[in-house]
Amino acid sequence: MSTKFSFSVSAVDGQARTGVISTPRGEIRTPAFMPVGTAATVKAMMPESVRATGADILLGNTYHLMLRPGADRIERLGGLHKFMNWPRPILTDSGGFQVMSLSGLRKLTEEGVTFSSHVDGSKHFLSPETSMEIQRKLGSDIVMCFDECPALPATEAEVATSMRMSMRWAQRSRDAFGDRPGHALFGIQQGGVTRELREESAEALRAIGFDGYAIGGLAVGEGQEAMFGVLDYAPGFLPEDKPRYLMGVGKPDDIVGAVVRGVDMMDCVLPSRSGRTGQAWTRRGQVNIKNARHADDPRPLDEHCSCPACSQYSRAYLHHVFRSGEMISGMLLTWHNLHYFQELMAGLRGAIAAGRLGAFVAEFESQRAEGDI
Ligand code: PRF
Ligand code: ZN
Repeated sequence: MSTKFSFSVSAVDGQARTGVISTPRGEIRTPAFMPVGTAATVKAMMPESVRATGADILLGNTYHLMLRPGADRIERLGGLHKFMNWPRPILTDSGGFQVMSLSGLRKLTEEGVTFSSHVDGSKHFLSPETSMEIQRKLGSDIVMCFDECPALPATEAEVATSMRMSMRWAQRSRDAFGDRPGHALFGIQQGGVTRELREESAEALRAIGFDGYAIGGLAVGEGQEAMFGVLDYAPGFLPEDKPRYLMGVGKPDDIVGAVVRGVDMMDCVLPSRSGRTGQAWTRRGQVNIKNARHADDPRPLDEHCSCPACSQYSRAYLHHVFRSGEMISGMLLTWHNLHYFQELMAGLRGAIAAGRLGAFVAEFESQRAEGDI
């Protein structure tokens, strides 16, 4: 196994690429979907089950873990991989985005952000330096720069001011991260939906130099058309030989559109979160298992899916356990959803490798158009 972090592209089809990110903890096949393990668990799933769905890497969160159980405790217990029993690569988000969406009172300055915990109201401080320190204690394989993602609605001037601070924070993150062989640091592009700001941000990040580059500040309420509009040019501003990671995306059609436009990595709570609320994602779109039409249905959720929920249970059973509030409901639907997302990624990788991504996307769209039957 390699002791360094590297990325190699093995095939391209249009703007889309497929390849492998090599890390000392294992390989990540790209385009990759990263399940979210916010609190050191992918909710309702054993780590070996997450692996069985096809995941090569998980996402963890600085914000949640620093508050509970604390980065020092995880470090003392041997790091996040050992703590949660996931020996493979882990990417950690840097905390600022979660502070803005989850914490109570907060105060943002050039130095960083002071906030109160959503868990117990206690006061905390995050900055590029403290975020790098916490992600080091966690033992993260892919560390994210500390950035600010402006909440919408925001004026172009506000987005520009925020992006420029994030670029100064990117330099501070780079300086604080230092030289850590086998661990990667990713920069995060900001700039909203303005082409010039996306370009300026990419230039700033390239000048600093990172192991990979994220596209942040999208999927925050601008809509798919505006997001795809940005993705038509934003990946092209980033280095071709480094992984490109679209943060917090998305639904299956968002993922397909992003991959077509040159994105290599994505993460989203959607498959796991919606599994716990009775929503399943299949080739034919969304299925709401709580709907009464499933109560007597002996068929599987998707007869073409090989996951445990589809190969061993009926829609009627999945409906029953959801309605009864049984824990196995969230377990089975989360497993199915993660399996479906990983099958989609495997299909995209295979199609890019074979130079038939266009046909794959056409088939993806026609199956969805048929709807659940
Ligand atoms: N920055 C960081 N994490 C994020 C985002 C961002 O812009 C987003 C935006 N979709 C999700 N997660 N650090
Ligand atoms: Zn299934």
